Amino acid sequence: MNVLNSLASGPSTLADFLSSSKEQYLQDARNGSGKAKEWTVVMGNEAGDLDSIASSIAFSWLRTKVLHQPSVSLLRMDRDDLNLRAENLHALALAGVSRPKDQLLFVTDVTNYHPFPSHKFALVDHNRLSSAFTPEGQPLVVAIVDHHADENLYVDSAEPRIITPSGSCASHIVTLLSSLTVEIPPELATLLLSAILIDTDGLKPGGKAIDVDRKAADFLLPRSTFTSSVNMLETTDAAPSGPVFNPEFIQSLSDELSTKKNDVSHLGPRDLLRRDYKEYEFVLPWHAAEPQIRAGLSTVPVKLEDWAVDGKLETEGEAWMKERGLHILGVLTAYRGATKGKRKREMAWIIRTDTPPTDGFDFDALTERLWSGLEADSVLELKEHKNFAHGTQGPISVPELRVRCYIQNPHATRKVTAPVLKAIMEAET
Ligand SMILES: [Mn+2]
Repeated sequence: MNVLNSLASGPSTLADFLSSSKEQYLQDARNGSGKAKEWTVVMGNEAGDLDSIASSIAFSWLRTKVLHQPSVSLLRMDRDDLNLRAENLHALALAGVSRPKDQLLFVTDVTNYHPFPSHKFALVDHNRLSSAFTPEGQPLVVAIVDHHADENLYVDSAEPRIITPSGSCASHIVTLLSSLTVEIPPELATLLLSAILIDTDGLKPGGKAIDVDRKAADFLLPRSTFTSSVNMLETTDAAPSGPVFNPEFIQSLSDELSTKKNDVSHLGPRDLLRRDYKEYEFVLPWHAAEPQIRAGLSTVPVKLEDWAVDGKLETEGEAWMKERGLHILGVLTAYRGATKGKRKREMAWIIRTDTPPTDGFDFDALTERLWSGLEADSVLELKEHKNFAHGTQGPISVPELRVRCYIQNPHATRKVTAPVLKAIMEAET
């Protein structure tokens, strides 16, 4: 059967599209006839938030149905890790994807294949292909849609290559979809809208949403599975409403999703550290022989006091660092303060000195650079953490670890912190 025809003219619900593209992709990867090379693998970033999932699903749909290029969305997480984010399961269910573990393609479904069966990649919600994807021959990045700092890669091969700020990467995908005369499945509109609302705090004025996000939400709502309920709200409303954009409905959907997102009470420290996690490699030009180190940044929606005290930051942090082979771990907490529910953020940094990247590695120099670089940054606005300045066990807790915690600018997310860390590590002098 011809992959292209069957996908292009196939069943129309989002769930059917996802399961059939997954099944056909795996079939082509299994039979090893090189057919998997015809596919474009569409990936979000490894943190696996709803933005990455919705963007990769939507972009794979667009390429397949509109551009007639067979494409499959690949989730860069273990199948069971989907449980770490209740808001993802909820949004997928709203979008009719009720058995996501069966219907979606996970990175663990394809790790058995060496080399990686495909070489064409489309990157959404990030713009550097992970070194984990090593196909036979050169990988080809054929498209990028992202809202992180541009690493200036694949300028000759990626088309489109859209890397520009927005609250949500999904909004850029919606801009592409809205420029085409194509009807999108209502479930896809629902999924994309959910991602935008999560990323922008329900499009809150003065928040992360910019114009492209608001326009995208306006486009999606009337095309989503919510149209009937929204219309109902409008007809029962005494005031005649102009645009389809319905603030009350947007607010309630957004509250529903963020309640799910923030309920992490069932997760222990290890799961908190890995549920929203990104990893980086840096070559250090300022150190003799230019060694390479590995760093991780975990975003945790709970303040340190509620999960990391009594040395748990140090023991659980160290365990995760050993599992991932990290020299540096940054734990970025985001939560609401007790008074007035104001947004707050903390940072806990751990340097682990027991496995140097090279013989005679200078951890003192690394430590000094990290502390002074972070503390000098004008956007992060770090202040000493009164309770845990040197970690949750004081200055001499675990000898192989160096720990510092700060209070930071409540608006600076990992999108800000990651480039700051990169600049500190990759400074020439
Ligand atoms: Mn994103």
